[in-house]
Amino acid sequence: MPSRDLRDTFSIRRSDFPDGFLFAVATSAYQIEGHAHGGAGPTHWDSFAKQPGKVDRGEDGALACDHYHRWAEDLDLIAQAGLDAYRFSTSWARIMPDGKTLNPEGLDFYDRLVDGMLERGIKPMATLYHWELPQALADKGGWTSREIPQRFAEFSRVVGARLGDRLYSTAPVNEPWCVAWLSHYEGYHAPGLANLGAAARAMHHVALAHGLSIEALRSEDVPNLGAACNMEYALPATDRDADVAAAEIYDGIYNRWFVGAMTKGEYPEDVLDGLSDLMPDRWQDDMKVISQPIDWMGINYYTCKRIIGTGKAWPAYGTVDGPLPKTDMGWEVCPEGFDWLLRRTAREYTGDLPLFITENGMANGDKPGRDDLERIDYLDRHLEVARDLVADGVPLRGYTIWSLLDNYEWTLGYDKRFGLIHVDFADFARTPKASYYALARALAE
Ligand code: IFM
Repeated sequence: MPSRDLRDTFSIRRSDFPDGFLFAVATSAYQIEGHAHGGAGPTHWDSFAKQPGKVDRGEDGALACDHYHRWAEDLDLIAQAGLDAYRFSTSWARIMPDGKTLNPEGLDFYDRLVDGMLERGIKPMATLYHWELPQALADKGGWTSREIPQRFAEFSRVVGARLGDRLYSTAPVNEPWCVAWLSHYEGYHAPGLANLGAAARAMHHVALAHGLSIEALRSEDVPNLGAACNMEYALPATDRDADVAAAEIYDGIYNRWFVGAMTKGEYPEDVLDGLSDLMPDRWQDDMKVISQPIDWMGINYYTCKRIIGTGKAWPAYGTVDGPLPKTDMGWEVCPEGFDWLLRRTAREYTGDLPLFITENGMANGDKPGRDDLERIDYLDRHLEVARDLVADGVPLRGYTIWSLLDNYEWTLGYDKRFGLIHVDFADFARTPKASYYALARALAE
């Protein structure tokens, strides 16, 4: 597994970055809070987890890391690591259990959380939607329905009105590609559809939700609005024409669709070739609201993929194993892709707009008593790239680690450990790992 000697320290330190560069850590609501508490409503992940074979061991987010009760301890750990900011998410189903009726207890929870961050000198970076769609809205067709972006704008307005005066930054939707494509075409996430028509509608409605939410947040004077798009470096598995073409399509769907819509008001032509007949009526009329100005662009990056052409119906791509060392997710460790995607995004889409890495990290087979040196190495190698990008003038302003805590990894349940902090899911005890201490030292130096 190791690609170079593993060590218990970072080579990178805070002083390698300009003053003001933000070091942050991320989590999301459903993955850590414990949705059984505080009057949260049922979500489409709860029902997905109940379907046989969809989620490992049928696990769901009912208890998760019990952050709902342990948030103060978790914020203390963030502050003690010397991190500048915490990227958290608000659960739509906690704040509006049926997608539209306010649960005051839910909004109060985030109010306390944001105040708790400010008391500890931590900048609150909010994401409004990290995948726990209220079941009542899933029953109306979820992201395949145009009603959902409109409801999401209303939810955004309510959250913005209550928390917006204290948030450092806000992004509407985490990883639009996952919400739309992974969940409606690849069938891997809730609602688990494998239907190109549903995927086309979701690809547009999620983009529209971003735009309508930005509009609603601006109307509430919420400052510093952005997005968190995930990207994967798409490499043709061979130089065969079919593989090269398939890698282009994969790149278009994954990396160019949402960022192109948000920054230029355009979907990529090569992807539209496959989707245009399936798109919602008059989708073109929405491109203006989708592309209204934002203040920063966030990129979540984990890995590269080796793409082959399958010769089957559009999009006709498949993936094959690659040669690089892999994380516990089976994902290749590929900092080169991080470098390439950030430079391409800045060059072709975002220009001078500030960029943030809104997620980067690895799952590792961590056990108490065994140092997670692989994680230190992974983060260090990506931070080296970040340092070089900044030195080369790419307007990268911050870097966020996924994740603070071991947590619920969706279809893979609680088995995949991404945290700087180990969580014992029997008693919720938190134990910082070697990577947590190494990071604290690097940030203090
Ligand atoms: O756990 C997820 C997170 O919810 C979104 N980004 C990727 C992470 C690791 O798979």
